[in-house]
Amino acid sequence: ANTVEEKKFSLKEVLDTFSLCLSENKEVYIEHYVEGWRGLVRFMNSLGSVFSFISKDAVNKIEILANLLNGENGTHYITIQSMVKYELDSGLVDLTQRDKHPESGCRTLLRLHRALRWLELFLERLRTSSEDSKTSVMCSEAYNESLAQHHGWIIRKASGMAFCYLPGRPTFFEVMNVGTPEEVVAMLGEALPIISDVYNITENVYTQHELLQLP
Ligand code: 1PX
Repeated sequence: ANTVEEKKFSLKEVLDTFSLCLSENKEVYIEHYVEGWRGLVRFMNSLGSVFSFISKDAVNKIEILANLLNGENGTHYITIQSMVKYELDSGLVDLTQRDKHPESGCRTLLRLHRALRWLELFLERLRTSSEDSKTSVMCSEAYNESLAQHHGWIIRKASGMAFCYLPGRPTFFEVMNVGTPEEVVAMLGEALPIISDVYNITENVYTQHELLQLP
């Protein structure tokens, strides 16, 4: 049974992973990007099983990218920039409809990239929230401003229902395992600029290559 206590992890460690994503010349390492997402999913799983339909999809996408990185063409998947160049040059991306390459690195990473925007918006709300703020409200506002625009009706409904099961702000802060609420707020203040850097750099790469609407 579940008597052995799992090693407690801190959300700080998870968010720190994203600082490893950026190379000196502002390329984004897929290895650390994927690792960051693994940590986030682990955190989400600790919040309860109502979120498992979300983590299943996230894990699926994380594994697609990890397999590409560890596969025979792995050297092309070191950074997001090199992945985009390689897949486009080799005709490995479906540009208009999901067809020959339904699991390209480019379209798969784009889904996580959109979710990273949700994370940025949600964490910024958490950072500036007051004691009586509702996590479910912060979460759905962040979702509506980001991911929801790419989701169909059923997923939006299911997500909205799942958000209602989020623990309240005090519990949420505790599960993060970072320290006092003040320390959580400070940690978020340090982590957010990094997350937004990673997001913006990726967004620019996708914009330059007109990949933001990949099916
Ligand atoms: C302190 C905060 C830390 C919280 C960490 C939470 C990590 C959240 C991870 C969410 C990852 C979601 C990936 C979704 C990717 C996606 O958009 N997939 C859809 C499209 O994929 P397709 O291959 O069909 O083009 C797919 O249809 C999605 C299905 C599952 C539902 C996704 C709902 C996303 C809600 C995001 C908010 C998460 C709230 C967690 C609360 C902590």
